[in-house]
Amino acid sequence: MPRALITGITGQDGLYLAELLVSKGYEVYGLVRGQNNPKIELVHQTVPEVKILTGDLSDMAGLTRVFAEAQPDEVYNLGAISFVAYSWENAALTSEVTGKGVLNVLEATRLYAGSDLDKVKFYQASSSEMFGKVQDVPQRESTLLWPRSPYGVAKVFGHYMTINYRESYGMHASSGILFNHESPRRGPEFVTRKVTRAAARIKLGLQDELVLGNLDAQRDWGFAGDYVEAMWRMLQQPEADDYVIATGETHSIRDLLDSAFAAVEIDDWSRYVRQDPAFMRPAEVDLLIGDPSKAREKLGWKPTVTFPELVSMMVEHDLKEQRGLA
Ligand code: NDP
Ligand code: GDR
Repeated sequence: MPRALITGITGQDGLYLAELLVSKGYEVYGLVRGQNNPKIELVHQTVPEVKILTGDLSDMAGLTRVFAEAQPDEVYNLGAISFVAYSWENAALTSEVTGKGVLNVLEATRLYAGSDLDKVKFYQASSSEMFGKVQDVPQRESTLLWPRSPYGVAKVFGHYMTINYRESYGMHASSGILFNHESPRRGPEFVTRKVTRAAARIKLGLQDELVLGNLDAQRDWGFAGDYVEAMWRMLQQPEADDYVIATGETHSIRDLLDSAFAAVEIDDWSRYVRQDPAFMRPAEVDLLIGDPSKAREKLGWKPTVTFPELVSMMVEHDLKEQRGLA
């Protein structure tokens, strides 16, 4: 039975990846921080087969103990402070967890493998936020990185550390440059879920206003369930590498509002939406659109859920949840 260790198991991607790996016959270990993290219950309910180990990305000694216990064949480093807006207010902490945390997990992996580096494969959750200021359209693996937030800068550090461990030690360390991916499990602080939840609540008469920031930003949004499949495929390759994972389509926040409000049969969202500078970012990433052709050719990966299907899936879930049925 192959063994996998997932950091960030309580997050959106951690849950989908755990489900995927369990369905493939893996023994899955999940790293959870905090002495009484309420999301442990969520993991137990969603994927009861997962074995929980406690630890923090910033605690190297704890990670070493976790590796000794999990004895993983594959390590998926998904843990991070992942909310871009928060990273300006907490830049040092974000650097520590989202940046240096990657080095800690890489080093724990290397120490665990000892002289037999082939015994473990490593996946790093890199991000399209690393592209930041628009250089290339669409963005691909060779596009210059120009991050625009402390989160993006920390991800660049983790990305290059992953490449460095591959080149320095010959470690099977791959980096997935994933563009935005969403689902009914997305945190409510991210714009897709904020919008689909508000559309559902406005439809049900539970809310009368939605306050947002920049409506002109464009994102390449896919479905998280598809994207965890790409992570697994990367670790099944004979050679480690870096891959852009994206749909190749982009949509603005206005398009998102059109789709979400259409899904609850409200024609004119502008009656409900107000913009507030509090939700504007000090530096914005204006346009993300990825070129996933390398992943298509080498991993045989392609997205299966379109943008309208994704938004409908999320709105339907939020309608049920708001009615107390989910
Ligand atoms: P989430 O924010 O949903 O999950 C983040 C996870 O990291 C949570 O399980 C959280 O635990 C954990 N975590 C945070 N701080 C620490 C810490 N100090 N020690 C250990 N664990 C910690 O993110 P997603 O699932 O959406 O994303 C997964 C990864 O992929 C992240 O690294 C993210 O940056 C990256 N990414 C995400 C994209 C997306 O569109 N979703 C796109 C590209 C990259 P807790 O529950 O305790 O807070
Ligand atoms: P992002 O996702 O920053 O791309 O990072 P988010 O959904 O937070 O923002 C997307 C775009 O929407 C604009 N926006 C708002 N965003 C939020 N959260 N709240 C608002 O009210 C709002 N109004 C407008 C933002 O300015 C931005 O342009 C996500 C995270 O999952 C990262 O961890 C991941 O690396 C990247 O995607 C790829």
